Amino acid sequence: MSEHTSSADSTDPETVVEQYERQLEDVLAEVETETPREDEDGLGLELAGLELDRRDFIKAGAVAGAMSATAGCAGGILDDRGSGSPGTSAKAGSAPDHLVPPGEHDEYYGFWSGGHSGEIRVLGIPSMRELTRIPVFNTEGARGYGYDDQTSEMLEAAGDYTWGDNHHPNLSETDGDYDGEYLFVNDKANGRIARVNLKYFETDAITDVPNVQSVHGTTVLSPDTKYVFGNGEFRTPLPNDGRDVHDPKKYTSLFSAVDPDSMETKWQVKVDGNLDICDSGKEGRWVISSAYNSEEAVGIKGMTHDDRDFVKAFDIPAIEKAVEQGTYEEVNGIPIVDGTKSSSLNSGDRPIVKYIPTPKSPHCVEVEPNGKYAMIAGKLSPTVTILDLQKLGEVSDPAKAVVGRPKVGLGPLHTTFDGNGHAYTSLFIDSQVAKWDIEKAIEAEKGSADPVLEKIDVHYNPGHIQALEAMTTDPDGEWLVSLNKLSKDRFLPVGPIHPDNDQLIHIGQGEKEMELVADHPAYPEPHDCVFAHRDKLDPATTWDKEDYKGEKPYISEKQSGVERTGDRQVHVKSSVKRSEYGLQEFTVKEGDEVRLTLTNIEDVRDVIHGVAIPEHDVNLAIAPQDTREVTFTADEPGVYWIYCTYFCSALHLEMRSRMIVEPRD
Ligand code: RUQ
Ligand code: CUA
Repeated sequence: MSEHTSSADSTDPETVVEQYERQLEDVLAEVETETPREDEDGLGLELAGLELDRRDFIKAGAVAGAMSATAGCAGGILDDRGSGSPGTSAKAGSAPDHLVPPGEHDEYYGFWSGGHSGEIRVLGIPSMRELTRIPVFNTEGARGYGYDDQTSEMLEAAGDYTWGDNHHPNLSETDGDYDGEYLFVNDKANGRIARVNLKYFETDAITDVPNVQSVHGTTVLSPDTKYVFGNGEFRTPLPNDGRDVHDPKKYTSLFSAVDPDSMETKWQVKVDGNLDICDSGKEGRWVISSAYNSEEAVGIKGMTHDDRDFVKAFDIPAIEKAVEQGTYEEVNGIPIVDGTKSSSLNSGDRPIVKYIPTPKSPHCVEVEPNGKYAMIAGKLSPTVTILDLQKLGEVSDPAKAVVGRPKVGLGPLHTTFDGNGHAYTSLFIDSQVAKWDIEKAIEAEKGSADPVLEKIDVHYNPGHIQALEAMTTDPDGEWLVSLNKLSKDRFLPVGPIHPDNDQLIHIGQGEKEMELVADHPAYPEPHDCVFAHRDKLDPATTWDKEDYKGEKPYISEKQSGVERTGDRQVHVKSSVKRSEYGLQEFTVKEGDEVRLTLTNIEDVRDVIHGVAIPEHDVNLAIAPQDTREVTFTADEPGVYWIYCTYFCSALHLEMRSRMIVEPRD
């Protein structure tokens, strides 16, 4: 199996990667000769298309070695992928201009998750210009997020972590289309889900989902956002309070349903194996979750021992019924429904969770626009498994709902759609995007490469790919973005932590050949993105004080002043406008707790004022008609200049106030 020609120079980075791939290959070769685990479901190995996967993955290892050795070559056109389809390279072609002229607007919003930067980034499509960033799980100076009382209290109540790892942005839907109200995003690192209000482009709620350590896959229930779902990726004891720590067999993964309005966790479902990525069907019944490493191993040999994993299909109305009937245990106040294979709730004719065998270690699940099929990308298998959601409800053996398994190439991770019957799958190992015909893939024999229409090279190692509005019932086609994990040599070197490379690809309505039109360096590390037509959003250009009435005050010029509210407490209120604070100085005593309330009384768009107090870690950004509050201790006597951080007028530098802290003696 392992007659590799070995090039000896082990200090060359590409060689090191190559050696690693070979090692992996050798391990898999050994695994292949072992007797597979007795199949408890009695499904046997004859599952069409499944038996080829181990062998193909071995081949994938060999190709991966070669790929990683060549992928770093500038503009290297890689051919002979063994896919039976022609590789193509970027060519100057017929794509419309993606550059938006000065002063004109993009047609689409793109919301990028920021990975472990913890933020959401907003880009215009097709220009890929970055419009803004929305801090979510991180603190952020430019917006004063995490510095004012409201946002810092929200972050504190959600666990008081200083960062998060957001992967999957999801837009709220009404009737299967984006309603422009909210964006929901997961925190893989700390098991949280956040909500961003799209009127103000601000995070307005974060929930720390009980009983789970990590939330990875996230989706809203189509068509009307009844729930936001989070996949608990890491298995832990339940509850994770010190019990069963040495008994991994008792660890469990939970699927959580969060109410989008209250952001409370309504119920959870316990499953066998883990949970990775999820997507909702279009009719409010199914949510499909992928899973990997059923062996629950932490070494390569163990985690590739079996020949299959099980995708889980959650039947939402059936789960709701079990909750209504009280068929659950309660842990930390949350109803937990038993969705494991042996659960009595899975034995009747309407099981709450169906377990569908797929080739080993699949990655993403994406439901195509008609809601008929869920695509499960193979990752270690070069195939995509097509699950018929209608059939899934009818058959008693869920394996029978698998209606297709096209062979798309090496390392398939994510699939997206143009709305015209085509699917596009990212190929991590091949560094390509494969376009394939959905109906042809269903007609073709499982494991056939015939449905593949075209492939395009991307640079390099794509994860998620997204086409315009691909997650709605009516995608727009036209542009596709490939979120490539590695950029290697594509940009000026900026030290050893390289940017990612998000590439814009023209696809038309799916009738065109794919054409690569732009590289876009991205700060680590976007995972996924979602696009909405600009007409579907209606962002405010200034604040509306009616929106926070009763929650925070509004300070006019007249109301500016200082009020002693306790022996050691003062409340300082000030209006803010160009180019002066309503209160141009105020005096407090050493050791006072100062509550500072400021309102930007301007109603002109784009005139933002900042409030910074040196040596007190005070930093606010106040947009027109907004009020922000901050509480701090004035613990050192002296004079402190308060200044405006946003360049708001010709007298911006002059815009000051003064805090005098008298010694207490
Ligand atoms: S994952 S590269 Cu967090 Cu979306 Cu697939
Ligand atoms: Cu206000 Cu600068």
